[in-house]
Amino acid sequence: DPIAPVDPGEAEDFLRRCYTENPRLGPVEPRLAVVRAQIAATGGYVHTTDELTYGAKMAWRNASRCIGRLYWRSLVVLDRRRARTADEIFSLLVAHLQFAGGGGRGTEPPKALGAIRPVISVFAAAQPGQPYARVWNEQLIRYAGYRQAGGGCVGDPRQVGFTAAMQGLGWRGKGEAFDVLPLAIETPAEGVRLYELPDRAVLEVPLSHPEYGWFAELGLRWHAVPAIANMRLTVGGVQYPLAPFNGWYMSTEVGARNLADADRYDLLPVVADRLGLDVSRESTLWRDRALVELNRAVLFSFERAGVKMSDHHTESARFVAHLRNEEKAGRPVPADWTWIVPPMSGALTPVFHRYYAEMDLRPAFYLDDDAAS
Ligand code: HEM
Ligand code: NRG
Repeated sequence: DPIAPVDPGEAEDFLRRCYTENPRLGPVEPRLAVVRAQIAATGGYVHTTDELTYGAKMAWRNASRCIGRLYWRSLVVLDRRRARTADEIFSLLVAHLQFAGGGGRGTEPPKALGAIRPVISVFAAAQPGQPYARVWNEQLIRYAGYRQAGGGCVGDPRQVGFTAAMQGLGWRGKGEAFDVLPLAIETPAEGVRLYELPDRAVLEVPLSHPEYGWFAELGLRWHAVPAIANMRLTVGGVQYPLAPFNGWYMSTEVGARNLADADRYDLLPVVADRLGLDVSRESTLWRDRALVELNRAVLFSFERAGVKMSDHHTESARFVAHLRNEEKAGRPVPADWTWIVPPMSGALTPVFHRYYAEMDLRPAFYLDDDAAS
């Protein structure tokens, strides 16, 4: 989809808000005059690092599906707008993952290992009418999925299409359940190029259970850092098609969705079988019981590995604190109930028992069309 010229009204709206919320940036009027002239002459304008930094934080603050917004002010914004080649982009993505704290075996002080920091790397803005660099992966770290002849799947079924696209470009995975996919980096000058992530960029946690020794034998694991790579950041009318970001995981994302969904790793029947539960009738609640033990294993394992992760009760309480903070600041909090309420034990959390304002505020993150399909 071609990038349209910047809308001067959206630029002005963002800048006024940005400078009002940050008095140290000085008066906005002189800046508006410069930006209006830049847009008139070139169809776009260039953010200062301060504007980009605050714009990214506002985009997180406006992310209505995100329960983790209490810490929006602490987002670390890496200004990577000058990178052009796929090699440059790749090395900065590796640096992002290491800085976020999910990697760095041997390269960071051991204490910092697993102390996940929320980070965003913002690459070049799209120029109106011009092609731009992007990453095809939905996240920087994801596991391959291989469709089997019998109709089954090894690995993450969600990644079957992407994995096949990578194989079409010459990539060969081990064919196991947790093969980290390569990064597919596309630039206008070089087309798409594949890169294997080095071990130092990928921290993973092997899963075990606090009481059931057999759980470790399942050979399950998950990566420490969720780093979304396929959302476009839009700030003041400027589009940043490559702006991967990460925070830490909430345990249910892994234990109640990635490993549990029937169209993902589908592990509830496996766990229920090992637990010896009666799976002949739904009314034994064997699915719910297996779900709880799977989620206990995820939380126990991350904690034991020293990798930051929050449970859904804690993260819900933080979100309620965020609602309170923002109300005090006189700002609305757009939120999507269907995404905010955790996927297990919803009504046990305070976020279930209320309604939210639904609004499309900018700056924002938007999901672009799947580059690989
Ligand atoms: C979505 C938690 C940090 C932006 C979500 C979801 C959760 C979550 C549970 C729903 C995901 C799903 O159901 O698949 C957290 C936690 C964080 C965090 C615990 C810890 C700090 C961030 C950061 C950003 C961000 C740093 C951006 C700067 C978003 C966006 C979505 C989202 C845009 C919607 C994704 C989509 O539409 O697919 N977050 N988040 N989050 N989060 Fe956060
Ligand atoms: N459910 C996805 C990740 C979505 C975003 N979640 C976060 N974001 N925690 C998964 O991989 O399970 N974040 O930036 O921390």
